[in-house]
Amino acid sequence: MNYFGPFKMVLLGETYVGKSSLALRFVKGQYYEHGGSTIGAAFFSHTLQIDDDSSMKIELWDTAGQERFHALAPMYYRDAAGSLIIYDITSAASFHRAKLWVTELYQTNNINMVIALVGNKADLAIGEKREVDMREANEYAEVNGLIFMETSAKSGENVHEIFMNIAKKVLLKQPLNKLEKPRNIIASKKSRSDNSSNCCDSKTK
Ligand SMILES: Nc1nc2c(ncn2[C@@H]2O[C@H](COP(=O)(O)OP(=O)(O)OP(=O)(O)O)[C@@H](O)[C@H]2O)c(=O)[nH]1
Ligand SMILES: [Mg+2]
Repeated sequence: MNYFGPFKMVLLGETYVGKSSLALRFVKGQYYEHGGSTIGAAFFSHTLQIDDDSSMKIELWDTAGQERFHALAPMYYRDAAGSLIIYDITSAASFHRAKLWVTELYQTNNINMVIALVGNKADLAIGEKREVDMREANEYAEVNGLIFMETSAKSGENVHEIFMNIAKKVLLKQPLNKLEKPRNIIASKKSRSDNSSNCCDSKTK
C-alpha cells in the first residue's frame, strides 16, 4: 500500500455556497440543512482511497466566505496543493465571486496548485432556480485550465468524484522524488511482469 501526503487543500467561495457542507459530506458523509456560517476557518483531515494500491491524506481547510474574513484566505491557499473554488448554481453573484477567486489564485506564485471550479447545489437545478449556466461555467473553466464539476452536498452527487479528480491531478504534479515509494513499486512490478511468460498487468504498462 502506498500512502501519499499529507496534501493541503482549501475550499474558497462566497458565503452560503456550501463549502462547509461539501467538507462535511466528503469527510463524514453527513449533511445538515442549517449549519452555521464558518468563523475564520475549519480544519478536516481525511484519507482518500485513490485505488487498490494507494491512498492520499488530505488536510482540508474550509475557509469562511464572509468578506470580513477575506484577508485570512492567503494563509490557507498560499501553499495548498489543491483549491476548490465553490459557487452556488442558483446565485449568479456567487459565480462572479468565484471568478475573482480564480484571478486571485493565479496571482500567487503557487504555479503547481490544482484548481477546481465547483458549482454546488446541483440538486436545485430544476425549474427557475438555476442562475448559472453549466456550459458557460464549463467553458470558463476550460479557458482557465480548471477542473470543473457541478456537485450537491445535499445529495452527495459528484462530491467524492471532485476530490478524486483533484487528488489524481495533484499526484501527477508532484516531483518524482516526492513519490519515491510508488516509483519503486511500479519498477518492481514492471520487472516482475517483464519476467513472466504471460504478460501483462495493465497497471504497470
Ligand atoms: N439544496 C442544497 N443546499 C445546500 C447544499 N450545500 C449547502 N446547502 C445549504 O446552504 C446553506 C449554506 O451552507 P454552508 O455549507 O454553511 O455554506 P458555506 O459556504 O460554508 O458558508 P460560510 O461558512 O458562511 O462561508 C446551508 O443551509 C446548507 O444546508 C446543496 O448541495 N444543496
Ligand atoms: Mg462554512
